[in-house]
Amino acid sequence: MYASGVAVVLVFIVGQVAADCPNGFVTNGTSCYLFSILQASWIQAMKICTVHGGELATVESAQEEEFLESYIRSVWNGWNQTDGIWLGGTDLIVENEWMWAVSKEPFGEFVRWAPGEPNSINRNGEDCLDLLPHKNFHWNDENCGSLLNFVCERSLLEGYIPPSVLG
Ligand SMILES: [Ca+2]
Ligand SMILES: [Ca+2]
Repeated sequence: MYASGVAVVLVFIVGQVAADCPNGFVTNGTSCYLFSILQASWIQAMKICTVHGGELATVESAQEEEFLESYIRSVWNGWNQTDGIWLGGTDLIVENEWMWAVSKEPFGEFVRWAPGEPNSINRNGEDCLDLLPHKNFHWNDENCGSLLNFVCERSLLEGYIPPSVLG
């Protein structure tokens, strides 16, 4: 009896950790992430993330950045290609004032610009944030109309009861 009780507890814990995010998302802390193999403009990507209950990913700590890097490496065989990956930052409202679009919070202490970035080098401006796998996952400002892969982030599902508990 004792042994089976332990087994039930273990199943409960594993079920909670593995299934707090919707299908296709992976868990890190209190967030769920979805890497999209679609390529879209920054605005389109944000809309697609909204459909999934989230937003383009916000990267607020070194821990979150390290998670994203290892996650992208694990799901995307082409991670060393030269295209960027959209994140949820922008300076569309005021040039050079970077913020996370949905929260309107300015970038915090953690930033990870690639050397020389942001450089707004495109003739149409570069007002949207992307991650550069080929530059050691540092950040770049990119023309918002570029078609890139992207990562969505959303909060955990609330009120989820693992199926193993329901039996
Ligand atoms: Ca985040
Ligand atoms: Ca740039």
